[in-house]
Amino acid sequence: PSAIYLKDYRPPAFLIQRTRLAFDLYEDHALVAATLHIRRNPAAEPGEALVLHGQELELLSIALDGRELAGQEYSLTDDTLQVASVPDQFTLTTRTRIRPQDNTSLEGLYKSRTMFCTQCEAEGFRKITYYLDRPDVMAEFEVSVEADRARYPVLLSNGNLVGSEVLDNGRHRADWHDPFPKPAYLFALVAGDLRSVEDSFTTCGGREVNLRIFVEEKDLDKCDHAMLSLKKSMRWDEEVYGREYDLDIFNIVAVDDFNMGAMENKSLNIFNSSCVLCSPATTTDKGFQTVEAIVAHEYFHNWSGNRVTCRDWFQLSLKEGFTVFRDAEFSADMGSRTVKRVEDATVMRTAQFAEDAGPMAHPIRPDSFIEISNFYTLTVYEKGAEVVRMIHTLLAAEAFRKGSDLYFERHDGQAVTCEDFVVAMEDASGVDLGQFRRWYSQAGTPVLSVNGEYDADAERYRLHVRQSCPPTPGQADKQPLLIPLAMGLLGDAGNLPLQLAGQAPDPETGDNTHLVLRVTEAEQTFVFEDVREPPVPSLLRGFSAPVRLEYAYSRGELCALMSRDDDGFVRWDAAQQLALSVLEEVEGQILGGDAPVVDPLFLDACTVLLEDASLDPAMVAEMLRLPGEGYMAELAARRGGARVESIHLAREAVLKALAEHAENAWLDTYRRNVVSEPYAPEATQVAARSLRNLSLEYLALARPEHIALARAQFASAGNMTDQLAALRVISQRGSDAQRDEALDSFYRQWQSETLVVNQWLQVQAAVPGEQALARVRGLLEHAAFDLRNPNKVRALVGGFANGNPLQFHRADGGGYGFLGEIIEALNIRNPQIASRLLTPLTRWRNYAGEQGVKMRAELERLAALPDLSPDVFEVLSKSLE
Ligand code: BAL
Ligand code: ZN
Repeated sequence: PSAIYLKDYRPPAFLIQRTRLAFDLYEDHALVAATLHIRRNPAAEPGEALVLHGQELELLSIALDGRELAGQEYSLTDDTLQVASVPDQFTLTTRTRIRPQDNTSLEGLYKSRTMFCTQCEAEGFRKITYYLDRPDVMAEFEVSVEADRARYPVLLSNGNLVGSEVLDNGRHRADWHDPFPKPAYLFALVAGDLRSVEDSFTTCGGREVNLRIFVEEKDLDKCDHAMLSLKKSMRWDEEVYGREYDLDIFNIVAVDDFNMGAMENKSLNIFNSSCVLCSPATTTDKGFQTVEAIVAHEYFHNWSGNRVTCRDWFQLSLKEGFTVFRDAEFSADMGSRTVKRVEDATVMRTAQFAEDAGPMAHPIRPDSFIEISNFYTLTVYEKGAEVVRMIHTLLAAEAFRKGSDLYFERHDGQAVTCEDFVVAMEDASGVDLGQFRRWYSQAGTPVLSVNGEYDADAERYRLHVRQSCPPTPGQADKQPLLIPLAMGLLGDAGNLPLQLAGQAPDPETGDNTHLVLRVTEAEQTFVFEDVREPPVPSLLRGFSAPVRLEYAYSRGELCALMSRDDDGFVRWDAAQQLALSVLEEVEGQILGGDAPVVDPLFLDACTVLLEDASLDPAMVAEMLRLPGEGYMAELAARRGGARVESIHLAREAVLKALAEHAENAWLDTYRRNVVSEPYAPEATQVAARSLRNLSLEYLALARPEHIALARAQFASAGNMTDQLAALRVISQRGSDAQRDEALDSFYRQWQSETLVVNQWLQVQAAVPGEQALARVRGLLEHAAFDLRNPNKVRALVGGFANGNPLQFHRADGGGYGFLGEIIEALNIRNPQIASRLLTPLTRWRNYAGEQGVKMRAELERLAALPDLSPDVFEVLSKSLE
């Protein structure tokens, strides 16, 4: 496999105006008749041959303007169909046979349990028929689907249902027409025995939209939350972005076997069932929030993605970064803004920064790739969203909205680039984003090293800021970025007024204790006047930029920020930094052979937080959740190499110390935060359950007797949040007998609920102890596991590799070998999932000693296998460079 480059982009030689598809679905194959109205693209080089994409297709016939082509008039490769000589405008008709039943890659048209469904983004459409499968070729689609009427009573595609017919051979047909031209990646088809819940939404312009969620009959009671989320999203997009829905129907279908979370096909969103089905008994609070966010995300794509789409896949962040930003703001408006920000910053710092520091590092707009599926990454999505957020910060809300209005108006119906988005923002606001553009082309996590200098006599405070960015593959030297640094200064009695030297106070903002500094140079100093006391700087408020912040805070300063700063994010971050400094100290003691001693300042500060009933319990829970072992390993790697065992021991020691030190406060918190109202996934209840269940985790560590609380909660819980939290505590901290009993009982209770059983698999994958790997191997044979189902693979195999660090990194290398075996088994069957599973092994350079060596050896073993899929090949080769 070879790489393709952004710099090689050329407009398509041909355009497709109309696409007519007729599907005949059978139990062992499907027939696809395609009629494509094609014309030469006047914007392209003249004289090019017609080359259509196609993979795993059996061509039955091909005709040009109604004339059957002879064998020498076209040629086929594994990936293409070339027609040597074509006029400037013509109709091409092909008939192909495909085998959805044998399609295990879950790209193109495939069978999930009893239904047919599709996933075409990014390049799955070429597994359905010969086509110009690239996002800058947009056509109006007419689709007819024919299938057995009893097995597949529901036949769906994009747009409006324009006809249907019962045929005399037990089959039936439905005809669909989508009036909006779209790229092939937004095509969808579903055929199945499905039921639906139905609702309606009246748009701001008075359009009555029929909303339906299609599921298997057993799941009909799990659609309400998704439907409510959809209606909230539709209203929010009207109110916040002025975006109205544009068709009379909007359908969602739940599918069990799905590589992604969901897909925004025009008017026919297809969802991984784990991202749409919800009920209090089977879904956690987190699950409810995820469903709301993903329903919103896919809906928002109707404008940011479908009406305005990407020119090429290098521009993926154009639609994904913007849409993630939109869904994050929606979630913030629906729940707690600060908690949402903390959650997103945690994902960035723990997982996206790791991607930036690893062998697959790439800018949010990559320059090249071998397999685009490998670039549906945290960088393109989450960092992409942070880049859009920085534009929002730099322009402020009003100008940003003008920019988005201009972008949608200017580019409606077009396939465009990230540059077009930035230009619209500049044109609407007058703000120069010249230097800012480097965020699109430069990979890696920038570091802001800050120190402060207070001159008491002059009442002046200087903030020295240095920015740098470590090299990433293919990018040794980095240019300074424009970084919005939101900040304040904390004094003894609260946040101080800010007066930047040489700058008049801003009369627009009533708040003079908060500023967004524009950091543009490699080194820069900001001078504040009239600072009456030595301040503690409160930096990167609201996580105003996706950067690593370095400031040598004392523990006392961190305690001050943690307890008194105005900014919720900074308070949380100070708690995390304090915890990290304590964790690192304790790890040092352990490595030096000393007994761990946890700084009482930390323990007292945490206890004060816990005892302060005036605080938002959700934030207290976030602040008292210690940084994870994976994040600690990433940070240790930057200091020369992570040691999995000492990291684990240090974290356990600090957790235990905090558990014991504040035992009464934990017990009190556990008792105080009981929710007595009927379950609802709303902020107050979610916050109470979050803190209560964190208390349970600490209590189980403080004293084994407290496992009784977890067992009682497990037995009596009326919702999945509480039951699963109790199960986790028992399986992590209980005796073997207690754990086995709880896991057995949980399985008996929920064996008919696939999504709950997946949680059960994941909990077991994380059970500590030498037996972990054997247990996970045993579960591969369990009736509840199926290697063909991505959710199950993620739960069990991903759950082990990412959620059980000590056993994944076991000294004999067995964890790596196990992961390698699964990757090998999935390499051809489902390359996307195989490639994703490689991620933990790609971090081999982070691990000191034998572990790193053994991880690399496993990668080398895999790299030597014959028939690597492009997806797996790309990750392996980049990891071993
Ligand atoms: N476009 C792929 C799934 C998503 O990001 O919505
Ligand atoms: Zn998306």
